[in-house]
Amino acid sequence: MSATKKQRTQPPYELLYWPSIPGRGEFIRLVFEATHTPYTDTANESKDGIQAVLACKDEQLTRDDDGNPPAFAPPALRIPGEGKGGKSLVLYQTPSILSYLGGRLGLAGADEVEAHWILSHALTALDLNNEVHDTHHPTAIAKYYEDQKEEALKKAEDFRDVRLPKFLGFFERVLKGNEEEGKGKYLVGGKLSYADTTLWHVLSGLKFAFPKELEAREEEFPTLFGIFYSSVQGEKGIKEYLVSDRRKPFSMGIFRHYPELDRQ
Ligand SMILES: N[C@@H](CCC(=O)N[C@@H](CS)C(=O)NCC(=O)O)C(=O)O
Repeated sequence: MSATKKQRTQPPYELLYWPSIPGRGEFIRLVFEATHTPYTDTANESKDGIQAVLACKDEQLTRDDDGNPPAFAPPALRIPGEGKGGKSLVLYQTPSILSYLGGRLGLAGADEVEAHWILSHALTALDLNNEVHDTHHPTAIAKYYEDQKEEALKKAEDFRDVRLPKFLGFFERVLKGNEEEGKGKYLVGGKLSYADTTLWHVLSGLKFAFPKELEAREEEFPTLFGIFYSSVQGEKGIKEYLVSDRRKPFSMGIFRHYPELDRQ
């Protein structure tokens, strides 16, 4: 379907997320990009777009003018016309947004069973995402990395030696178990889902944050890195997105490259 025709048939999706970094907003962008669905990336597209991000998580807010509860933290998604009484709907929490969009954009499997498997795998990939964050912020989210570096070194060592291979091994098994239908390309069934795009982004972030660790481990997980990673990256919408200026580089978000936290 052409972008123009989609524009007429899809509600105007508005992503509310911090500007300039991929962050957790990236999981939402990828489902739009993979399906060529038009969306507004509010804070990246307009100078005062950040105000809408701040407003949805305003700590004085009990509910907004359209009856939505406040968001705890970005990302949030606003969908005009889809809320109660035809007002705007505002959703927050990455997996809740992914599961809402997945059903509407054809990224949530062939039936209800697959939809739940996809949600489970996406949640597991997001758990891995959170554990990556904790390697550089193991004791206090609001404090600087430099103030918790000693703990970060210990946390990162455990992450690299224990947690990372456990997660990667798990996804390798899932891909193998679905090999007949998914051919190593999809976690569930025979078609791309938001679990695939979510896991792909976490793997791409890991390659940025822990390049030596990943390089050393890739051959232990041949389906994950030999087939899955390049296949998702080669999906038409994703491929086009990755060379566009809409894809922001990793910097000081969840995935950070501190050489001392990588394999020595
Ligand atoms: N579990 C939430 C986590 C949201 C979250 O931590 N958002 C970060 C940005 S990626 C944030 O702005 N946090 C501010 C805060 O927690 O106060 C989700 O997946 O949406």
